Amino acid sequence: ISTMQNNLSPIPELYVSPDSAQRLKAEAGELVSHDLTPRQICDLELLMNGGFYPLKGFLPEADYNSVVSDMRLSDGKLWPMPITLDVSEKFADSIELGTDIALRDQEGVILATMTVTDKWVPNKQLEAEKVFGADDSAHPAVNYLHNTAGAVYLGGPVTGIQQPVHYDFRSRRDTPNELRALFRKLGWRKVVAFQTRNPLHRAHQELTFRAAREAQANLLIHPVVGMTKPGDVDHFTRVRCYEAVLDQYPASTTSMSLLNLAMRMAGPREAVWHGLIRANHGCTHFIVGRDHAGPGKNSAGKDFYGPYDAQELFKTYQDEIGVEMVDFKHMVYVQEKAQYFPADEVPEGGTVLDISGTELRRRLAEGLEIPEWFSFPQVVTELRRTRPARSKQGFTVFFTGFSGSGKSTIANALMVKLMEMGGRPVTLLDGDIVRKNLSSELGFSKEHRDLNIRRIGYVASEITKNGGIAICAPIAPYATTRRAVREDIEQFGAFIEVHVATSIEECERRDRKGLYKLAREGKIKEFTGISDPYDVPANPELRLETEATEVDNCAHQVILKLESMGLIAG
Ligand code: PPS
Repeated sequence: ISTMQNNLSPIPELYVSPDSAQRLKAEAGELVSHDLTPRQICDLELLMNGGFYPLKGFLPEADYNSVVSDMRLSDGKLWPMPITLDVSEKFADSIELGTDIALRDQEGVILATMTVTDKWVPNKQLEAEKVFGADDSAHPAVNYLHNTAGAVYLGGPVTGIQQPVHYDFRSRRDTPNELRALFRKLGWRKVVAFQTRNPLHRAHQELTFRAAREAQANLLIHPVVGMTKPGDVDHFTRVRCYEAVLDQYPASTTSMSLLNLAMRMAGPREAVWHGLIRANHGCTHFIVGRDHAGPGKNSAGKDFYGPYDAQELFKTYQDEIGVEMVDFKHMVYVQEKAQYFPADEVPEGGTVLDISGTELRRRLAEGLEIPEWFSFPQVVTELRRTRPARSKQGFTVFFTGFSGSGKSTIANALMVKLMEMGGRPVTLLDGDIVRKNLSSELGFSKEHRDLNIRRIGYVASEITKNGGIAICAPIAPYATTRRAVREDIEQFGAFIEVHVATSIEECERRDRKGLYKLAREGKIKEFTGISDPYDVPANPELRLETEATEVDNCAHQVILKLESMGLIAG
């Protein structure tokens, strides 16, 4: 049993007083302003409310360098995660060092000002290697770094004007000082925090309850509702699930608060970061499990981090973090006892039942039974409501390939076959249709093609979200853009990338629209495959070799693929 106790005096925040805030806000209207990205809004909230104490703003260059290389600020304090304000080169060029800028949310509300003391072009490759362990874009934060984050970082102290506004679950959101005050009021001297980005089932309830009991502490369920791993269950659903589970704990031992953190899935470094954040929120203990904040597999199919790397790193820095690590016990259900046990304490001869995350997703996807010993009925109901069986969900089929490869013809055939089956509305977003109705002002530069594809992705994601089928058939020559669209859509349903792999020679030979001839003559510039690049999809869900196959058969191959993925009932 640990003797650790919390110090609940208030933690410094970066906000000015309410009176000054009004004045500052009026003055800030005159400043050059930066529109924060969703991730930057999360970071700013925790900077301002003390969740990222001792940071005083977005990291200046010297702090950034030492955080990246040594997990420390330049004054030596432990800090594992670069909290940076990334902007475009163009915006950075317009800012002189020493000036103040206004930081606005996505509606244009000024949340803070920042004095820009530093401006630099980061070495993103080094940041990826040091912070995330590898410069591999299969890691969501590395992908973000290279493909979403701006090229230049601005650093400097932040003056907080107001908190970002949240309209959902308002009573469940607390600043570090609000939690500290709550713990003070309740007399909670020891608090175990449980970080999660997943719904809680019985095993989690058991392990968190045990962890708190063993530390003789109270329990704070502290789920992340900012940004988690792409593809996670949305936070609205999760919070409704957590609320159902909360009733299962003995009265007044447990509390829940939502944390508007943007996770990076950085495993060991992330665990240390999570610990520091919980210390700032007045907690004394923190549960770290197997593969904490793990990003999944790298591009070679291996885990980015070892299963216990996070626990080891946390233990090394535990004293400096100021929070004691509690081991996450893998809990399993023992049938004869009708009870959960830690996997290493199962009574002899007991029949162990367990359902893995993958198996749970499969059962939800296929509408199969989820037993009561595994989860709480209200949790299962919530999950089923947002994740109907796959055969009832929306999805997107995204054809990509050269001009004249046969995308449109196959897409049309597929649409008709799906309409024959019925059940869900089908929309075809063919390259030419989109260029006429959505993108008529765009040409074929990289920038314009990307815009065009992002628009298609946006419409397809809305269709998918609302339970329809979107069929897209643009050239979509850039792999990173296709991946961005995939991420937009996979939040709501399946994304099936179909590479129509007709060779450029064959497309040119067919030259159905006469465009290849013009491209060869230089009369059409930037023509894909002739004078413009095409990134061949590395891992499409399906590759169609059209040269010896009829259109009908190609469309049928897609149907078979959809069936095998459970998207259409067999
Ligand atoms: S992209 O790259 O995905 O935005 O292109 P997309 O919207 O699919 O548009 C491709 C169609 O536009 C015609 N076209 C060109 N294609 C490629 N490069 C250049 N420079 C170009 N100029 C015009 C061409 O007919 C494509 O039609 P499809 O249906 O693919 O044959």
